[in-house]
Amino acid sequence: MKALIITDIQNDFCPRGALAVNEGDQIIPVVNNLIPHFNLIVAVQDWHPANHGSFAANHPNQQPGNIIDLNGLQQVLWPIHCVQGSQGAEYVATLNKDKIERVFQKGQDPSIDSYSGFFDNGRRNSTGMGEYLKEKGVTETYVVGLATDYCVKYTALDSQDIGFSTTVIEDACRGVEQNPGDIERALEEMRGKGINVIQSPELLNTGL
Ligand code: VGL
Ligand code: ZN
Repeated sequence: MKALIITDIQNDFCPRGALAVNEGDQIIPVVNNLIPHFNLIVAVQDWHPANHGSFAANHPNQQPGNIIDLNGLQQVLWPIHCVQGSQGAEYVATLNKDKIERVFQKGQDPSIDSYSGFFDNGRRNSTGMGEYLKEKGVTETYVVGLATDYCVKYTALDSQDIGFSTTVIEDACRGVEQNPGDIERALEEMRGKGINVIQSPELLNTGL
């Protein structure tokens, strides 16, 4: 049983958003096109309180892009983004949401960031997505969305780690690329863990 995991296709990660991912909006038709090929679709939503520790603005003398120690974990500081209830946190209007069975929110705890849709960055708490997918009989996951080098990467690594045969659909993802090469390094790291990286036309041609 296959599931599609759609990560963080939210206004703030798209052009003109607070943490805009280059070409982030270009994946939307690609994702919409994949949706009819899956029986189970879940989505992940970055969902921060305004006082979140990953926001540079919540630390004196810090700028987005700086790296700090946040309660014992290395933390990249970000612009204020995906604040609970804000327009920026909403899913992009053109994403087809009709078949999304469940949304798993992450990043609510101000003391720790959460890139993966399964666990926070310290693996202290689960969102319940892994348990849900296992309950539904899922054995294979396909990960799409934003951002390749953060949410997609950590979601795919956790998915593979907890026993799902995991595929990332590369053209249905875009990355932050804070440093040149981040996206390619993320893909390499995922491949190194046994995750498949494929393109959607290839997947649709071979049949799902
Ligand atoms: C993400 C940066 C900040 C992500 C979330 O989920 O990709 N990236 N917050
Ligand atoms: Zn975030």
